[in-house]
Amino acid sequence: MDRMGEVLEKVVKVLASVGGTFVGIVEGFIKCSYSYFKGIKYISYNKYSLKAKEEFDEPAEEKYFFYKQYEDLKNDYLSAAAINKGNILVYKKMKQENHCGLGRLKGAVASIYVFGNIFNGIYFFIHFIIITIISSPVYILYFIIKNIENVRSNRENTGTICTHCYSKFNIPYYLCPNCGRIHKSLVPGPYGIIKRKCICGKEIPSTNMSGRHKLSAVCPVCLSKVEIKEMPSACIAIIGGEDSGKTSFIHSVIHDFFSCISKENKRKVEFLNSSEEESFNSMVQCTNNENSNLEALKEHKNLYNVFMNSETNSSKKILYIYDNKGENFNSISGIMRQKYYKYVDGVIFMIDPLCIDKVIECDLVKNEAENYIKKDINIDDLLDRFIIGMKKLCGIKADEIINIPIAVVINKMDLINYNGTAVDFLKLVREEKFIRKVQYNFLSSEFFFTNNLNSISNKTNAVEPMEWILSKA
Ligand SMILES: Nc1nc2c(ncn2[C@@H]2O[C@H](COP(=O)(O)OP(=O)(O)OP(=O)(O)O)[C@@H](O)[C@H]2O)c(=O)[nH]1
Ligand SMILES: [Mg+2]
Ligand SMILES: [Zn+2]
Ligand SMILES: [Zn+2]
Repeated sequence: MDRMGEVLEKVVKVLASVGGTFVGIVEGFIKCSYSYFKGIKYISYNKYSLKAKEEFDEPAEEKYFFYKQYEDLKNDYLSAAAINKGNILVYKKMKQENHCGLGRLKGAVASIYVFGNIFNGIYFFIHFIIITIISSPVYILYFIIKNIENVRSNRENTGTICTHCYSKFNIPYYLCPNCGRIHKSLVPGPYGIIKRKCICGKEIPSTNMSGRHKLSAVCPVCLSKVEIKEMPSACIAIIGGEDSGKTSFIHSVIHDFFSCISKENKRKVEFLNSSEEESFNSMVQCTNNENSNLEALKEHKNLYNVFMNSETNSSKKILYIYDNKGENFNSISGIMRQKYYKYVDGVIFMIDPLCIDKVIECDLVKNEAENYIKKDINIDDLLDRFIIGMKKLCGIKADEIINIPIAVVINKMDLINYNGTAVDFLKLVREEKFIRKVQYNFLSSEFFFTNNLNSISNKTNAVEPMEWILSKA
């Protein structure tokens, strides 16, 4: 009888265990079938994607379908897996506290493990397909707009130059016209492709095409206001010793651009605004007036800029001319302080012929020039210093060329008795080495004469070297 009882007990136990396992399997199946949807609860709270925060962190509302949807996908999957693990722990705890049998535990664990992974895999896949279908048009638009913007900016060589610290950059920091918040990277991206919404609620354009450049902007380096943004430009630096005529040259070029060239209708030029025009005109008047203090004017400005249309097409460019006091060329460190040499499109090297010993020795100087102060400047040494400084600044090896054109301008020819070309003149005064150095170290070179730059109204030939360099730059 006892044996019967024992057998019966065993059978009941086995049946209970099988039943428990079955119950566990069913329970596990049901639980893990919706853990992916429970996972959604844990991801929908944060409004920003980590990637956008890390890359941009802009004061703008982020669009869901750019980065955030895939971060949510990943987080949902991880949350669902964590919920399944939590359910297994619950069963283990129940077993410890004798609220469930071993069969139920084993059934539930196996079921959650197997079906949990299958369910999560399937839901993940469906979720992935849905968000990818929805976001594809966004990425296609992003790709098209970004490429159009890139091609345009490369073709037109657009850039932004800070007239305070002379830094050059593609896109400045733009300000929201409503709240003044700084958008450091106002480009197509997670905040919007063509426009974005600032956190103050104002919609602002995020491409050049949609009018970004009309917003106020500041320099990313010194935070000064920048007036002209993302425009094609030509940047020309004037090099030369003290009193070689750099500032006079710039005044003459700008003056001639406005008077003769624009009348011949080859190239249209414009001042940036009326106050720039007034200040230039008063400067020219002072230059023509013998009694005025030119020294004070020289301090006044180091960067000149005018709009110009090219001769061949009508697109507007901005011409930047960088002046610098001659004393800054006395040392390599003085040259390397002028960071804009890193991006200039060409340089003009001014020579005062009165500094060349042979000019004096060969009696080439006119009598009336005898009162002129002759600075003790060696043009060979100055050129060496400039080449070394420029190569160091731009990271160019000593035996490599500087990839921009150079126009060498021999100035003050109104004081010299000479009829011939500029190159022949340099050869006559034994400066062949100078010519060779110029030719070896720069992408292209040309030699010019200018004269009478001290009085703006005369024919000076100043436009010729400028036009040459603009055609090469
Ligand atoms: N005769 C004559 N004098 C000139 C000519 N060009 C410049 N000068 C005079 O040379 C002097 C120096 O001219 P600037 O234009 O101030 O020379 P700079 O190279 O700018 O001088 P720093 O800025 O001090 O390095 C001025 O007195 C000018 O009037 C020229 O073509 N002929
Ligand atoms: Mg000067
Ligand atoms: Zn705003
Ligand atoms: Zn700046």
